[in-house]
Amino acid sequence: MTVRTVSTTPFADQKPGTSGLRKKVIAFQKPHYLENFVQSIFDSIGAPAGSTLTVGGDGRYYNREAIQIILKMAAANGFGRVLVGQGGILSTPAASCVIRKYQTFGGIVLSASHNPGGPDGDFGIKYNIGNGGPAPEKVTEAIFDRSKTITAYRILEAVDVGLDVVGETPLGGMVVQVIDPVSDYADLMETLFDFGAIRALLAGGFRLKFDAMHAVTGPYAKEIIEQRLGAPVGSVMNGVPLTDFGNGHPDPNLTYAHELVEIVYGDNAPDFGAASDGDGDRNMILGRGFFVTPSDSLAVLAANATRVPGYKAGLAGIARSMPTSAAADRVAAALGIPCYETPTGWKFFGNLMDAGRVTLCGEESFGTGSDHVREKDGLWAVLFWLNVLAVRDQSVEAIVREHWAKFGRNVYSRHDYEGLPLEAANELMKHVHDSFPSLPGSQLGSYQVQFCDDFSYTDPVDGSVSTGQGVRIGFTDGSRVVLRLSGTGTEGATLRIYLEAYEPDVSRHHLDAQVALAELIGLALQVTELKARTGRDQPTVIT
Ligand code: G16
Repeated sequence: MTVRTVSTTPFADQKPGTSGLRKKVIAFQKPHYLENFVQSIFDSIGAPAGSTLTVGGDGRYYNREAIQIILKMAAANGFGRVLVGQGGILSTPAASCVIRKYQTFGGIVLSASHNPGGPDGDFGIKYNIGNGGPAPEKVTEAIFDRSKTITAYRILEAVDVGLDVVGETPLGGMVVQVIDPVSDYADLMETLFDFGAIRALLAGGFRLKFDAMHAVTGPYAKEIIEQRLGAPVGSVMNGVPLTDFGNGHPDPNLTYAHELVEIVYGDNAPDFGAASDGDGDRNMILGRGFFVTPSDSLAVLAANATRVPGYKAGLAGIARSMPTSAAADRVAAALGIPCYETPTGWKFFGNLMDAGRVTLCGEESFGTGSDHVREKDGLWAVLFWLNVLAVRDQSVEAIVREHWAKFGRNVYSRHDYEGLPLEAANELMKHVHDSFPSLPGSQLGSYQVQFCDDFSYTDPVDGSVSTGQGVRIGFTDGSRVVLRLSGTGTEGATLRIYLEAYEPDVSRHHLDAQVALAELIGLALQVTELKARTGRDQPTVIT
């Protein structure tokens, strides 16, 4: 087998976004496109010869083809061993688990997360460092810089490696080790949660539905929820991963997980509903006829953490992304532990967890996780909730309402405007920036603007600075509107408007968030001039 050095020219668009490089499948299928990016990774990370790499993906269209290319390039670039999930499958949190457990140098995760798949859908690739977490910005910037100057890549000329049977296959001077993608992860979950208590809850008639959305968590959920915890077969729905997610949009929210939502809000509803996304790192939590916002979910888990074996010693701290509501801050204050506010992107939590400053992290974008791995973790959040439910013996809704009664309610919603023309979206953001000098002190309806700024973050561990992380408009009563352009879309621009108001009055906790936030929503439209600038005044997705 010979190593071929292939001449190439750079692509200008290989800048990783919020979570790696995400593009249409057809972009990745262009000659040399994937290879250029993979070589840029290998050239930037400085892996010593003979290092071990973890590779896996969410099983979407082009996963297998991409893995074969990566394996042959890894062999040609001096890696000694690659751990690959059987069938090319590894959920994002499972990849993080494997990198940590086997101390591999790093990992390549193939996924476009919650974005649709299939030949016309999206594909993605990201590099995770040795702590199991997404590469921090200094690494992604080095990869991007390299992609702009690349002139050649190295690849082994070899036949494809079988990925469907657990075992080892030599590939040039490297070994490809196909591993069971589920067992390491499932074993880790057993160390964190009281499986006996959850089994007893389920045996006592508590009913649940988990929607794997035909994405990667199917095999994980079946093994953990149906096999190890004994939930009846069928508790996991859409549990067979499909390359196009059954033509669905594997995003666990009220819009895209509508099949589950109809069950949980319908007659004879189960006690608990949950869903996860394309690569298994997101989660949505539902009680019977009741939606838990991701921001509230983080706060409730934090407040109940010591009831769960893996967290019974207490939390070192909590971190949340800036647009996530301040519900977790209130819990942190009550517990006397720090709460960090980071930019959007799980990569910003890694340093805090490595330094032992935080135990739980969460984002409004349906991400919750802890320092058990360095990615957000959908099934982990589901098991955490089940463990809390088993201990407290109350409904999801009762637990959340009790939480609000104690801490007050951070009423929260996010409005997404997807597929906006890039130029109009950029102009809109510029217009808001231009309004910064005139906004503070102004009265907008019953709200007075206290401040507006562009969020920037200085990492307290390594001092790195990230600027331009979203516009915040804060009002004197503590309410706020946050505006960001998404860094994960692949078509046009997605404007995210995050709305938050604090409501201490229990008699108003029953209000629907859209009703409670109606005035703020109107103000956001007014300040952005959204309709005039984009022709739109109705969001594509409300969460
Ligand atoms: C990724 C990141 C998250 C981020 C989310 C949304 O999640 O890991 O940290 O909150 O994207 O980002 P944006 O608002 O820029 O679209 P995932 O699940 O897509 O990998």
